Amino acid sequence: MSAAESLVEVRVPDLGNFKDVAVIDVLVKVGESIEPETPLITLETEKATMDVPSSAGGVIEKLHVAKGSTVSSGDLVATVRAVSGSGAVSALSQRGTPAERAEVPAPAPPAPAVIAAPAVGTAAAPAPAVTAAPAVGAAAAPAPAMTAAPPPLLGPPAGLPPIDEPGFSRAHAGPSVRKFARELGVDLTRVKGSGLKGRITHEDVKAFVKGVLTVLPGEPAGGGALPAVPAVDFAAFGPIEIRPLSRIQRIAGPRLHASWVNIPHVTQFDDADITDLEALRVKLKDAAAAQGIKLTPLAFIVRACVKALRAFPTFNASLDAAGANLVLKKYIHIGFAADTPNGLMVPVLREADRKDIYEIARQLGELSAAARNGKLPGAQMQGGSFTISSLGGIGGTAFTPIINAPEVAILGVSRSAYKPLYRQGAFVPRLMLPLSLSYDHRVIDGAAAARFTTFLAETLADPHSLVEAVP
Ligand code: CAO
Repeated sequence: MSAAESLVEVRVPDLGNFKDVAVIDVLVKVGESIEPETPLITLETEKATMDVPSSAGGVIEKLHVAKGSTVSSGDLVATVRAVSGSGAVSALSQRGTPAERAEVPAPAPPAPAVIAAPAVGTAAAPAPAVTAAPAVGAAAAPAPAMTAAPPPLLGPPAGLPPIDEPGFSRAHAGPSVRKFARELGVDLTRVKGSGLKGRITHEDVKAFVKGVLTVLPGEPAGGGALPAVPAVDFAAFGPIEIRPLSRIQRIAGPRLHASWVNIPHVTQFDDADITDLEALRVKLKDAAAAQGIKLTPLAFIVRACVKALRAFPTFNASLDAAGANLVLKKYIHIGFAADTPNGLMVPVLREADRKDIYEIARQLGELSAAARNGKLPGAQMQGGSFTISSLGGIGGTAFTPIINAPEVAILGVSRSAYKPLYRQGAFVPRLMLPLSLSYDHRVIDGAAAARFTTFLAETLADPHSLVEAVP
């Protein structure tokens, strides 16, 4: 080596709390001439990328890391044959040979501020600046601040799949392209690179997003914006069996999902005192049975709902397609959830307001039997204006039913039970029926919902008004 030449060791700068950081790219080759500050390698943690620049100009003598390896603070990146006086050696690299530098410790470089990458959707909390000096004898590369990858600014565009983190780390792209992709929520593993040796460019990322945003006619707009649940190979954990969803489940599933994601649901709970109602039902049910009618609490609940819907017409309505007007229905067709061997079905009891509890009970029986036998015509599942889901025959204390969109409310009914009620200075046992009313908060306010359930509970508590004849 000539007197004017020196070997400079370029090391990984202080990375703060980061250890075993992935080397996702090696940007130079042995024998290549470089300037001071030439990026040598690209590092990436789960949420941030940074280039490690050379502290010296000269020729790459040796590379000590490879793409795909990992490094920590102070690890040797490259040995650079630096030529002093050529203008290619930076101030930091002019510290002599490693042996010389061992005698004259280098001053610590300015402390890099290592910013913890924020969790997506949360504010970034800056980590304290790390001031550890590099190992004596090592020419530290100027420590660049690790670029925190910001959370996606816009959220992933519709149809963008979630980022495959390991794949993203391996993608052939520079730090600024990675940062750009992070901002847009683009998974780089899906982007084809048009740059040198397939390197992904900004333009490639833009073109990818453009392609995704071009919604084809008939495709749902925005529906794909939901993050996907990761696919799991369950067989890797034990024996499994594959059972296809029933036809009804395949039809009902997307409808339930659409309601769940499109409607802001709130559920209002209340208990109705049905002690007197049950006493009356027990008195009437044998006579009803003699006519082939099973008089369950549900018939009374349907009748009480009819009265409540008359008193509160906004619960018997739908938003129009534009979401600008409420369509108030003058008919009261009540759908009720029926548990069938093939899955959930919702037969509709038409003109419930024109039927007494016996007729309601009779139709409930017929419609649910038809649903269970797979003999319910499609037309008898349409046109509902309000739905009741009764799990009272099974059990439970409360639940949060999903609105049968485009209706605006659904009543969930759970199993009645005796509870101590404090009345006139003493606890008395009363049969209480749990009510769970889910409603569309765009249309119905909480106060209106509480008034509705209060009205319903009061109506159920006074059964005689429920059994009167309906003209
Ligand atoms: N509390 C206590 N007991 C109740 C009750 C309640 N809230 N509701 C019904 N019961 C009793 C009935 O009186 C009947 O008892 P008897 O046989 O001793 O008279 C028993 O429970 C069974 O009733 P049923 O289920 O046969 O009749 P129903 O009128 O209450 O319900 C139907 C009809 C079709 C709604 C019901 O059979 C059903 O399928 N329920 C499930 C609904 C469902 O799946 N909802 C969830 C939808 S979301 O997935």
